[in-house]
Amino acid sequence: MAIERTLSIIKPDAVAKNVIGKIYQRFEDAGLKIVAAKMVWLSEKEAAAFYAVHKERPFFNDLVRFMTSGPVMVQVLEGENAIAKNRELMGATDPKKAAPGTIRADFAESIDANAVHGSDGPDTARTEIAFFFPEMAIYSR
Ligand code: IDP
Repeated sequence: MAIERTLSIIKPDAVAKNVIGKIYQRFEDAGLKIVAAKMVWLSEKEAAAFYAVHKERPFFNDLVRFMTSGPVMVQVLEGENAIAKNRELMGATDPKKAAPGTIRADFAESIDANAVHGSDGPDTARTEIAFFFPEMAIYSR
């Protein structure tokens, strides 16, 4: 299986809940390595640019407001099948529909405040990683 990289964000709700470490543990237990990481407080402009694909959606303004409501933890995860593996660990977008034991089932409150973001495919992963990290800031192991 191919070694992939994916972009993960621990959203403001989960950072405020003090569960960064618990979520990191799940990545590591699943065999994903954290090869780049930083805490950032996104500006409105940055959040809108990151979620530009959703700009026509009715929830776009709420999403930008939420993503700028506090600091987020951004990381690049690397490992076999990292993109799908991370999506599996995250669970469904709506925590009420997320499988038991997933990050969203355990730590998220609602479809807006849903604890984590993860790239949904190889192209998105490349673009999203480049949005936050230059190649030289990624320490592949
Ligand atoms: P994903 O994060 O599971 O990939 P997307 O459909 O890409 O889900 O949506 C991006 C983010 O937009 C979601 O994580 C969630 O925070 C927010 N979002 C998606 N759908 C809704 C909705 O119906 N109401 C409010 N927020 C939503």
